[in-house]
Amino acid sequence: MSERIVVVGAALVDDGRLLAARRSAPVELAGRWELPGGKVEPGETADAALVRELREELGVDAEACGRVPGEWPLKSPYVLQVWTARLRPGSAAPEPLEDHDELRWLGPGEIWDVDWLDQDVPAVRQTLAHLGAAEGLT
Ligand code: DCM
Repeated sequence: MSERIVVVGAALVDDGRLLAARRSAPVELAGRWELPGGKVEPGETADAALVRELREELGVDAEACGRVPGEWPLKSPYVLQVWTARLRPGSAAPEPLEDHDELRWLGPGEIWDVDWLDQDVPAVRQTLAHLGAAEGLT
């Protein structure tokens, strides 16, 4: 099966902290933490999908800043890509509107305090390597 569908995850950083979201569904993922995001729709760019998903899931006005190098396999046919993102001025604070039941802003030294989804662990590690020092996360 060669068809692949990109899932974009947001490394949403604000004031030196990274946002983690706890999934409420489906049951096999519930209670685990992820970089919020979702599937890129046909004809949609990855960064547009990221902005849309963050609006739908968290009620925020965000902008995608750049892609974190790499790609991580999810359950076929999905692959996870990560983009860094930030809140635009005037954005509401994130709220868990759908898919999540809790949010946490993780500061330096707190990144590994939550039980990330297995597949998000390498993506978070790469995200920290990519922007950790610049954003004050490491
Ligand atoms: N997913 C993931 N890690 C993320 C975001 C999503 O493993 N950071 C997975 C969960 C779902 C699929 O991607 O199986 C699609 O996500 P969603 O249900 O949020 O659209």
